[in-house]
Amino acid sequence: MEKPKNRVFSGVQPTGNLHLGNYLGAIRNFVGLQETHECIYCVVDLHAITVWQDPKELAANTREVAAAYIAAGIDPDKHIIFNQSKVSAHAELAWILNCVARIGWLNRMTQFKDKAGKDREQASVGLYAYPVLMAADILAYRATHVPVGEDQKQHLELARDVAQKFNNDFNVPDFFPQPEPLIMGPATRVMSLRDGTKKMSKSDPSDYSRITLRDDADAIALKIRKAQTDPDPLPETVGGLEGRAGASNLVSIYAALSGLTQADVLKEFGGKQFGVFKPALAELAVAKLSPITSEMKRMMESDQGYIDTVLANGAERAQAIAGPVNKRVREIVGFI
Ligand code: AQP
Repeated sequence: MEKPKNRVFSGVQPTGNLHLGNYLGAIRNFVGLQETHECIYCVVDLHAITVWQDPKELAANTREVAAAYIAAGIDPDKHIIFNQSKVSAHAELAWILNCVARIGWLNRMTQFKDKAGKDREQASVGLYAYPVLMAADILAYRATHVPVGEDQKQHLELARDVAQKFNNDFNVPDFFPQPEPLIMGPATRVMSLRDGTKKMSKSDPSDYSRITLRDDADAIALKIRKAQTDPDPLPETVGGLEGRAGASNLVSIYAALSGLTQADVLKEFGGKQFGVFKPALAELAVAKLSPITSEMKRMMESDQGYIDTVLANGAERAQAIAGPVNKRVREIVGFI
């Protein structure tokens, strides 16, 4: 089988509240890889249902993630955008890989522990097996590179272990490549605006904890104004951000949006109060995000047909890659 050299696969869950962390940690990096890689970007709806989703909202959120990909600048003619449930190879390969992965490996996954919380017995089996489905997503395309935020690093390591074990168990050295994580840019872990020690997240109950890709200029400015900080002015050096989680988060966001380093941001704002820095950050965030959010809004309100066409066309092209890989896996495993 042809072995891809530069094939990127990544995904975002359609669980609503798409936020600045998803954009800076993932989607924006997806855009940059288009020049050098063959890219496959998925809306991972099978992953979304590991936690209960309202069916109508799931459909709308699926279109919204696709709209975000397109509005951010992913070209659906040159690269593939599709939703996971349309390509059956993901679920099929996930089952086979469930039989390769070990329970001990999954027991170490910190995201499951965080998401299941104290009531682990009540979490879905799907939430527990989530990282194996993610391994299947990547390996179904024999992808070589996976751009993700920092929080997904452990899952990527598991995907590498699953690939290696499959190759060993069935004596097919090199069949699955070892996918490389691409954790890029200065905002690999954007933190909550309400608590700088917690990741910005779709599921945080407070809407003030995140800037979403639905927020208008006023909402962005309000959320930044209310963001948790401390009474001191900004430090002159990056070292001075130590122990100041809220301040550090806002400086990282400014750096990521402006393309400056944190040190450069502090050269400009060191010694200034948040009363000066926050409005500057809000202005920058609105300038960078509003072209994307307004195009997403336009597509969602008046061009859903286009989004659906992109997803259907992407699924056909994804199937053309994953189908033969899956067929070969079936032969390797011994299914007749
Ligand atoms: N706060 C973040 N900073 C940087 N990157 C982030 N990502 C998520 N949160 C941050 C990256 O976004 C991509 C898609 O994430 P996902 O849809 O799989 O959701 P998630 O990682 O479970 O995190 P969310 O979006 O905050 O959802 P919940 O609330 O359910 O945990 C991934 O590449 C991820 O690294």
